[in-house]
Amino acid sequence: MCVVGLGYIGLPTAAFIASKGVKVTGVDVNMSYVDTINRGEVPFVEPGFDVLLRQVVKDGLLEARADQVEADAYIVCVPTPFKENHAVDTKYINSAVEAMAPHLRPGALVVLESTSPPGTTKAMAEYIIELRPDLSLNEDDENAIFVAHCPERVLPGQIMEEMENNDRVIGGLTPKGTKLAVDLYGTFCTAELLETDATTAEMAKLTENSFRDVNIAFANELSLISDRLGIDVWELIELANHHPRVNILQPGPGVGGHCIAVDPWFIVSSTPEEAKMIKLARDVNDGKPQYVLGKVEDAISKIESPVIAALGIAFKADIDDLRESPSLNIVRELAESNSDLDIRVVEPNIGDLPVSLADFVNIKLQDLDKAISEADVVLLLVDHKEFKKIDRSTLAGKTIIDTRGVWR
Ligand code: SAJ
Repeated sequence: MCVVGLGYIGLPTAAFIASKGVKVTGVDVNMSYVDTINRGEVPFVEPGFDVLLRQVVKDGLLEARADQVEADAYIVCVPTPFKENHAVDTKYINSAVEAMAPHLRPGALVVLESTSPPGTTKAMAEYIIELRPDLSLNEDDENAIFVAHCPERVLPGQIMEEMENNDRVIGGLTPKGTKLAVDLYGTFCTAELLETDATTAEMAKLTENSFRDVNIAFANELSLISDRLGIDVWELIELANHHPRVNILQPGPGVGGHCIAVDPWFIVSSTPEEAKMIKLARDVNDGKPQYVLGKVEDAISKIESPVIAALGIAFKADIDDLRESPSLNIVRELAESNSDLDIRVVEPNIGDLPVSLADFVNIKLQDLDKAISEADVVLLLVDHKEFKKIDRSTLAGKTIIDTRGVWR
């Protein structure tokens, strides 16, 4: 079988299937990923995953390559970014289909895992048929292929646990498509495989992430209210969460990653009239980095030649993923609007500054102790484990802006 797209989701999916003895080809357009994987190395940070990957590559069960192959089943795990108007951009799905189409044979299964707006799986199937009119989507035809959606649901940072143990929603375009996909996921997933149709499967994923986004927006709004009232939002939430039916999430500097900050827009762009609260939650969460910037501007305006330590630029704790990271955007905007501000970035999970920060002469990547000791203002943006452990006495006399409630 073949997994198309070897990123944070595709590569672990390929490795888990391979670990069950199935020969898997992983395809990715990024040659440096392909080479790294074929050396048995993980091209990103994911706790515990390196052991599994090394083993399946060593056993010859997983091979990465740049060009497409013929297979019985394909799982497509490519990015689905949005365009300016927040509608989905299916260019990566389309190019995956274009590469795959010449290799498809009757009976093949194609599963789309990429998070997608309702109707995308059907549109992908129709594009396959446009390129391969000799195949059919009618499952009774001899030349039928089978297409399904099975949204990925693992939490980056906990993939080893969740890949095997999370229930999966699986929706085929036809009943046989659902069944074939259930058989495929059953090889490595020990949890429930929940059968539905493709559109409901697409919406299930978007709904899960919108649920989380709306709830984080509630926490972020509480943080603004608490600041205004002069109370500690983390204490407030902790107290409220003692109620047996209340479970409020945590405020932060904004919502990042390629999922929660993106997926709700697919619902909004598909049904703008109805999706009012989902849109408002997006706006609340997207507004939080500006609020944090306001606090920082206020702090540095009171100090002559200020030095600031910005702790964390990943989008959340203990990973190296910088996609849609509010922390990264906060640091970039600070550097842009304060050319004389001396910014020390601490990010234990990366070796070099990303391209978007590398050109600023006023930003440097530093180790934690040095950055804190030289800083006037310490801005905690990500609750990485290294930051939780620091000796609080090193913060004495400095202005602290803790966006995650780590040092309260
Ligand atoms: N965040 C908060 N407060 C919280 C929880 C999260 O500010 O209480 C922020 C994080 O710092 C981060 C963002 O939200 O910036 C998203 O982080 P996350 O841990 O909530 O989620 P992701 O994006 O890593 O993964 C989510 C998961 N979805 C749900 O929990 C419903 C994961 O299961 C999905 O597979 C993933 O999206 C995805 O790929 O869609």
